[in-house]
Amino acid sequence: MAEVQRSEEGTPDTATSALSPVLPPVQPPEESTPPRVDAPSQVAGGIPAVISTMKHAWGEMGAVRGTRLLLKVNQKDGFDCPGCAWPDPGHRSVAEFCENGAKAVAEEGTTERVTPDFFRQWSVAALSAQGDYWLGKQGRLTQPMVLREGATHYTPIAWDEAFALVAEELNALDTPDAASFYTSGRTSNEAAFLYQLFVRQFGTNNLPDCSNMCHESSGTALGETLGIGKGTVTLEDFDHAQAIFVIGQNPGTNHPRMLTTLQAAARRGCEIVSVNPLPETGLNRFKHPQEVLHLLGPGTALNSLFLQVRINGDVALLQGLGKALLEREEAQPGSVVARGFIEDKTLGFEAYARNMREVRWEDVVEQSGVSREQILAAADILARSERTIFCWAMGLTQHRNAVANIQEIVNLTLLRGSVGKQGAGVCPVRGHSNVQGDRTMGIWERPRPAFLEALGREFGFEPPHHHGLDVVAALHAMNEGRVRVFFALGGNFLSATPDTEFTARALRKTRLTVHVSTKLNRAHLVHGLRALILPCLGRTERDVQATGPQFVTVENSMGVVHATRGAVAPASEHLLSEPVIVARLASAVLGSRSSVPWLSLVEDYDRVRERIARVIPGFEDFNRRVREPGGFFLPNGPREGRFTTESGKAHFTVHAMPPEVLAPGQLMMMTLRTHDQFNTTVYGLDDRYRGIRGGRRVVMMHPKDIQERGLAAGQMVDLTSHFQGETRVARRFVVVPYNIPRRCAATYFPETNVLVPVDSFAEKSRTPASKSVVITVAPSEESAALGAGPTP
Ligand SMILES: Nc1nc2c(c(=O)[nH]1)N[C@H]1C(S)=C(S)[C@@H](COP(=O)(O)OP(=O)(O)OC[C@H]3O[C@@H](n4cnc5c(=O)[nH]c(N)nc54)[C@H](O)[C@@H]3O)O[C@H]1N2
Ligand SMILES: Nc1nc2c(c(=O)[nH]1)N[C@H]1C(S)=C(S)[C@@H](COP(=O)(O)OP(=O)(O)OC[C@H]3O[C@@H](n4cnc5c(=O)[nH]c(N)nc54)[C@H](O)[C@@H]3O)O[C@H]1N2
Ligand SMILES: [Mo]
Repeated sequence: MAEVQRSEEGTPDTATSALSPVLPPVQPPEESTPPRVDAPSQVAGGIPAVISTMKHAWGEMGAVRGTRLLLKVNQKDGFDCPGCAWPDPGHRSVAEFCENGAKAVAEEGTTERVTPDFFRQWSVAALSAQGDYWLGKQGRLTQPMVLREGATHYTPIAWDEAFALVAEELNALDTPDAASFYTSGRTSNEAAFLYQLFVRQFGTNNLPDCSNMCHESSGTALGETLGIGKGTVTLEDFDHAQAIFVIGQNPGTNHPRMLTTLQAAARRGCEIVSVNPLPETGLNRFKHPQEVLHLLGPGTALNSLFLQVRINGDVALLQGLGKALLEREEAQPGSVVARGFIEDKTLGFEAYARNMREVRWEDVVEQSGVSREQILAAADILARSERTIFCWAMGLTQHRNAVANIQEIVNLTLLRGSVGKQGAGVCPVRGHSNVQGDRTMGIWERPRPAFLEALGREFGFEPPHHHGLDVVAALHAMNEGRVRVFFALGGNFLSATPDTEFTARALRKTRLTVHVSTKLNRAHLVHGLRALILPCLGRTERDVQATGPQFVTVENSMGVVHATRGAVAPASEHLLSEPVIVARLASAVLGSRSSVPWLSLVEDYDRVRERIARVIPGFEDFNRRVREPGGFFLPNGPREGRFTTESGKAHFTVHAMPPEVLAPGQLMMMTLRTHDQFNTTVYGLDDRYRGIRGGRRVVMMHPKDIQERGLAAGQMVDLTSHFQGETRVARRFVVVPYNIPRRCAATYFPETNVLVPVDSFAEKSRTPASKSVVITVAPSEESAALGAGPTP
């Protein structure tokens, strides 16, 4: 495949269609066979989960290695599950993992290898024609590889030469701000700390991360109102809650171990309310796959109440709840509103109460799609419960008004005085296993002055103070030629970001793209003038440095910092650990400009932790405390009832109900994860709980919306998104009738990221609005041309 000629400015923006014949495709290919569709499951977990666990674990790793690895997951002497960030209980069982954790371990622990020979056989163009599932199945990366200017294939490169190449490009830039350094959330605290130190010594705060696309909205919303950008609850609080709200989250798939927690809560009579456009199986009934007797029974019912909200109807719904609570208070003064707490600890209650009085029930019901009776039923639960926990994830954070969504939750929490006491508080359920820790370590494009000052003092330099680029800003900067080098510590920047074609143009305009990775992914195939793949150790693997075996640390969703130790031999002798990659890179790039003893720090990770302890509050005596079984809690003011805002109080906030944005004929589309993927990593082609198997290119719609458009189940359609007069198209998706509110649609990411406009993002947090995509649906052009009618 011919390489494209590039001018000094890179390829012109407008030339994509003209270029597409020569540039390999950037989106996952179409599927050859349509998926099979059955009724969604009624029960999560159970025997199918056990079977799936074994299939993935033994299939990828073999029975012996597979079992050995699984028995080390989340154990105090083992490794932290590379899946989600749900915390581990104080008392561990022998098998402290879930079906999807097993898939994450199998994905990394696979015995398959991607060798230099593989890259000799496969050109970048040929690899681009393969699906994401296929790419992942090729196995672990084994050696550093380079794609030289104009080359069609990656070829091996020595580590030193690779670092020299990055150094050459970085040091040739006019300004350090012409480089951007991405982080995905699997990176350990130690690697993240060294990485941000290197980036700041290089001279920029350009540290976009996956958090920008994930819980940034939660961090922004909570920071403004409570004074900390993290949740306030601990796992133990779930044992004391009287009500748990699960909003915009699918724990059965994305945090399966949370179901164990919810099951225990339900069994002791805690009421669980779920708010979701979909009746997700995991919130309906659960059979614990590790409770043998339970497997044969009907499972534990989890939900007390299910509110089937319209996509992005949450502000309306949460305001309806606030209104209902205040109406009760008026009828029965002193029954609902936590007067003492509000007077002592908060600001802004009057303005909030005024806003709730002005909100009209008609608008609440119309916008949320939930009846007044159901909202009153949920308000009853809230009013009865003295200790309520609100949990949420991407269903709330990825909308234009995401920050308002979360701040309306905070309002309800403050109204009931349900924070800063046992069994109560807010719980943004984090995604990647160390995404929260990476932020704590300083992976942030807008660092606080106090953090920079401590960093500068410890390492004797003046860190840059001007803010850096987040994900959306980095995409624009690359597209405009302002960023010429893109470096990624983990992740899949091409497929995880919005607007895939825009992202691809951005990456292709750079001089160099570098990915530190464990597995092959599409981001390696859409590259700058030159590209590097730097293969690293995974979480499951033993890490031995000059002073002996090392461990690293992570922070879970509830602010517990603990150790994680690999259990098996590395996938290849050529792999380096992430801390070592960062240290060797920093020393190659900065040379005598840096007085940090980079190489000595990574001979013994205790030395890195000593530095962390001196820079980051809460990590005092880090090396000793992290060796205690289970680790330690980071300080959390609001958890103890101290609000760490500037005023020292928690803040009520006032939000307008979002305007209706759908024109006639349009649908609001959310982009979801299947049960068989981890973000852009596709473990398999099934979404078992939703009854969709063997394919991912589907669009779930209400039967009446299907009928109204003259479409039929199984028909092939094209999806067009609409944003500020621009359109984007994704072709050949199969229509699946589903229990979803009218005028809503659901598809899977990353296949539909091409439809998410780069400039459609949340106010304040700038998180891409990938759950609020306005689309129209029409029969596929090809099938229309062929006259192919709907298939059953
Ligand atoms: N196995 C597995 N585990 C994972 C991941 C994975 O991909 N696979 N990803 C990890 C990461 S990084 C993250 S961030 C988390 C993601 O965890 P989730 O947030 O659970 O993931 P999503 O699939 O995005 O699901 C969003 C849920 O919100 C609902 N929803 C969508 N729009 C709205 C809305 O407007 N209002 C309400 N109330 N609900 C809505 C959807 O129906 C869906 O149930 O999981 C983490 N864990
Ligand atoms: N449309 C849409 N887009 C979304 C979302 C959505 O819901 N809808 N969700 C967003 C969210 S919440 C997130 S967090 C982002 C995720 O964005 P990313 O974190 O960038 O994406 P992942 O798919 O998690 O990254 C997978 C890759 O990480 C590499 N990897 C795995 N383990 C390791 C490791 O230990 N070290 C290193 N160096 N590399 C490793 C592997 O090569 C693998 O291919 O996507 C976002 N994008
Ligand atoms: Mo995430």
